[in-house]
Amino acid sequence: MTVDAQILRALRNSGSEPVSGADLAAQLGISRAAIWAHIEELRSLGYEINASPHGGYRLRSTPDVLHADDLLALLEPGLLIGRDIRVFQETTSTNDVADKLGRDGVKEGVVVFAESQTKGRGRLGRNWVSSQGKGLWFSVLLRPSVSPQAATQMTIASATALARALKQAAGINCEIKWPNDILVKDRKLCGILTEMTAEVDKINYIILGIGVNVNFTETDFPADLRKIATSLAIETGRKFKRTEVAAVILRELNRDYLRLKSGEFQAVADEWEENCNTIGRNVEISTGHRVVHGRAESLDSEGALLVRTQHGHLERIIGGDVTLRK
Ligand code: BT5
Repeated sequence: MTVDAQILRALRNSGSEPVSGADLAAQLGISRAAIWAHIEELRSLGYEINASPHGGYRLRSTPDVLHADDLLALLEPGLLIGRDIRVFQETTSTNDVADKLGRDGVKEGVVVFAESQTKGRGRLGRNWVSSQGKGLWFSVLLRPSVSPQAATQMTIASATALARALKQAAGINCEIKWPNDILVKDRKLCGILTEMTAEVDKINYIILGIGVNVNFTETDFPADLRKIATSLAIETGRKFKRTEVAAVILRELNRDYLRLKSGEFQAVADEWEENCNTIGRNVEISTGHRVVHGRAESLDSEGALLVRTQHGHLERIIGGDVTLRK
């Protein structure tokens, strides 16, 4: 862990109690002058840190910037997802950056965030609005040993983790719409874009791209999204520190990924079903080349949606846009 991350962790852990420069220096094995230099650097990023000659350092407030060291400071050591965190001011799409890391052979668990994306994307080449500082736009590189057919499990696990995390971080009850939408009162709060590189029977890597609208006000959204999108701020009437929300999300993603890895997809799927608005509903699903009408019955063991059609057949759907019918 970097020196900045260790300083921030010590300051956060001590709350309103000051931490002495001498203690920090001893803990980190560097000089008090070096600690001071790091404190100055953190201040320049917007961290308000009080210093008194005898009392030590105290963290008064944190800025709403994404700072990899602060995220690491907030996460327990030893997590797989979030073991390596990289923050960019601007990218095309964080999925592109994660894809490059995947091709370069980087180990799973690395997370790439951007303050803004110039080419944020949804499924089928759709646009994803990723305004500067308004949300969490990030991608996680994973190398699960499952078949390419089971990749939808990753989207299911991410949605489950996101719903749980947003309940914890903001007290919001979300609904999951199969396969990749997190909604509040029918408006989209988060989207998930799962992309993978695979051979016939083996996944090389998966990239989970996640967008969470955090501090958008209604007018921050482009006009065409105002009626269909929402944010944590709109739903709760307050602003959030994105780093703190991100830490909760990464912790919960890590938990569900480990559940998948140890063969507990059914437990994840059960929790998913409790939060989902699709199962048991009449749906129309556009899969790109056809439209299926029927009743969504359940998920299968690979995360696909089983739909009972009007003609009584059970159809297995692995991707598409769902419209809920009355
Ligand atoms: C998604 O696609 O919902 C997947 C979104 C994934 C975004 C993340 S951000 C980090 C990573 N890097 C990327 O480039 N992408 C991922 P889809 O189901 O196809 O929904 C796209 C549709 O959602 C658009 O056509 C708009 O109608 C709507 N939309 C666009 N931006 C939105 C936003 N910020 N909030 C809510 N809805 C949005």
